[in-house]
Amino acid sequence: MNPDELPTPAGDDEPAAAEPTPHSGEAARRCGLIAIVGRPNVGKSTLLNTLIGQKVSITSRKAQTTRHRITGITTEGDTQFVFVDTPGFQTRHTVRGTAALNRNLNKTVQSVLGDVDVVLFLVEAGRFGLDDAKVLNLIPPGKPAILVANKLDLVRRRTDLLPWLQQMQERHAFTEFVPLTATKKDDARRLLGIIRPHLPAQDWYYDEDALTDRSEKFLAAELIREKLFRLTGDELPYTSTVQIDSYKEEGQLRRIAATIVVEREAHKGMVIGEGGERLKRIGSEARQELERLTEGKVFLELWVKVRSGWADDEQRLKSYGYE
Ligand SMILES: Nc1nc2c(ncn2[C@@H]2O[C@H](COP(=O)(O)OP(=O)(O)OP(=O)(O)O)[C@@H](O)[C@H]2O)c(=O)[nH]1
Ligand SMILES: [Mg+2]
Repeated sequence: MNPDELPTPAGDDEPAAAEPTPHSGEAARRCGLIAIVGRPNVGKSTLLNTLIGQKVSITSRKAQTTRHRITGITTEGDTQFVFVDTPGFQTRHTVRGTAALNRNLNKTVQSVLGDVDVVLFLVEAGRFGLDDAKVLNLIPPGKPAILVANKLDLVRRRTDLLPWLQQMQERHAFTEFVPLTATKKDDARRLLGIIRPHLPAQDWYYDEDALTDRSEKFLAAELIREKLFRLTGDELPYTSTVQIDSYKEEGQLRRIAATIVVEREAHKGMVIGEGGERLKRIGSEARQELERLTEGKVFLELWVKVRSGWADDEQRLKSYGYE
């Protein structure tokens, strides 16, 4: 089997394990909004994907992969969980020419926190730095907050976490503490059980089988950006974006034309690669994943353009879909 075709950790298509609602009286239903917040790269999007059992939010080793608020929905028994993934809160403004983008990402985090019923505050198990503290300070007083200590698989001895946990409890009155590994389904399932009692009794916001409020076109742009981030590694600054130029559905076939927008001429070379190899690979990996997502055939045409200054230009940000 081609390694490219291996399912992503959260993406395997197991039949849904949700039991049928035994009593479908709507009064018994629960539904609520849950924010996933934390510093860049702690695993927020990875956790969201495992929680809902499908990739709706892209992930990569690069900090600041997520740039939008992304809703992921899962309905289990009588409860509908509506998760909101957020961009990692940016505290360093040292990268020149990205002030507007950073302001925009941070505004997204802050506005989400006001609206939700519960907050999942993610940190890496055993660590707490200034970046984490800045996010913690944004959580409104009195809002139920669950401390999720992620990347437990990287911790050698769990007992080492005890003094750290004590310190964390002194920092904030967390309602619960959940150490886990974001890629593990069982861990995600356990977390759902812990969140459930915190959600209000009310009717569901979405259909039972809803997974996200984002369109297929949006997911397509995101998946291309994910492959771009993953395949270029650290040499390409995170200020590159993807724009969908056209998106046509013809039965089971999608014809997509997209442009990767970079800041400088030199970045263009990094994206295209020697003899166009890298761009080809970005396109082919994105296409394969889109085909899985849409369960159909995809023709993907990819272009690269230089547009300097976009990440510091409020007007441009809007035109690229940043709210
Ligand atoms: N070992 C390990 N790696 C993890 C775990 N969760 C996430 N990762 C990795 O951490 C990196 C960042 O994950 P993301 O889910 O993109 O992190 P994020 O918090 O959404 O990042 P931003 O969107 O940039 O703020 C990726 O390389 C993930 O594979 C975990 O539980 N264990
Ligand atoms: Mg993310």
